[in-house]
Amino acid sequence: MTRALVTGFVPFAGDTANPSGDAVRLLAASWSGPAALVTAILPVSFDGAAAALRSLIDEHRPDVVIATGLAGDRGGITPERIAVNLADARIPDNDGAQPIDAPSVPGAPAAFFATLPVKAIVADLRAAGVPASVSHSAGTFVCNHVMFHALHATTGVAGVRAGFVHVPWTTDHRADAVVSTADVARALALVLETTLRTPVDPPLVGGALS
Ligand code: PCA
Repeated sequence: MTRALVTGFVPFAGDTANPSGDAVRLLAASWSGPAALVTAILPVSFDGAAAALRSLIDEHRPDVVIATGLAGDRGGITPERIAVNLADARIPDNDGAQPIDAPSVPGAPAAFFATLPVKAIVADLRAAGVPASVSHSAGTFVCNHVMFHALHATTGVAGVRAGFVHVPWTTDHRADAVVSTADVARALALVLETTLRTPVDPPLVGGALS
C-alpha cells in the first residue's frame, strides 16, 4: 500500500495555536483514503524539525511527504513550488536558535523544486471551492528549512514525491480568515488525494509576478 507522511507544526512566535498542526490532527482522525497515513506534529526548531522529519522518512519510507505550516498572511492554501538552501531567521525558533544566512544543508544545491503536482493541487482545491494558489517562496524560516530537508532526502529517490503546503490563519482563530481549521483539514485530504492520482503535474497556468 502507498504510504504518506503528512506533518504540521506546533505554535510559534508567541501564538497559542498553529492551524497546520490542528488540521493535521483532524486529517489523521478522518482519513480513509487510498494510502496508509502517518502524521506528525513537528517542533518549530530548525534542528529539531529537520531531524524529526528525516527520522520519520527513514522509519516509514513514505511514497509521499507533505509537510505543512502556517503562513498567517496568505489568503488561501498555498502549495510551495521551491525550497531554497537558506536558513535566515527573522525571529528565534522555539529553541532560541536564529540562524542568519546559513545553508539548510551545507554543500547541497541552492534549491529544490517540489516534487508534488502543485498545479493540479491548486486546480483541484479551487474546483472544491477552496481558495488556493501556487506559492513561489516558502520564506527562509523553519518551514522552508523542513521543505528543503524533505526534498534533499527524497529527490531522485524513485517513486517518492515531497513538498510543502502553507496554510493561513483560520476562522477558529481570526475573525477575518477565509477558511476554518476543518476546511484546512479537508483541503489537506484533497492535496493528498490529488497527489496520489497525479503522477505528472499538468502544465496549467499558475505563475506569478512575485
Ligand atoms: N510556520 C513557520 C514555521 C512553523 C510554521 O507553522 C514558517 O512558515 O516557517
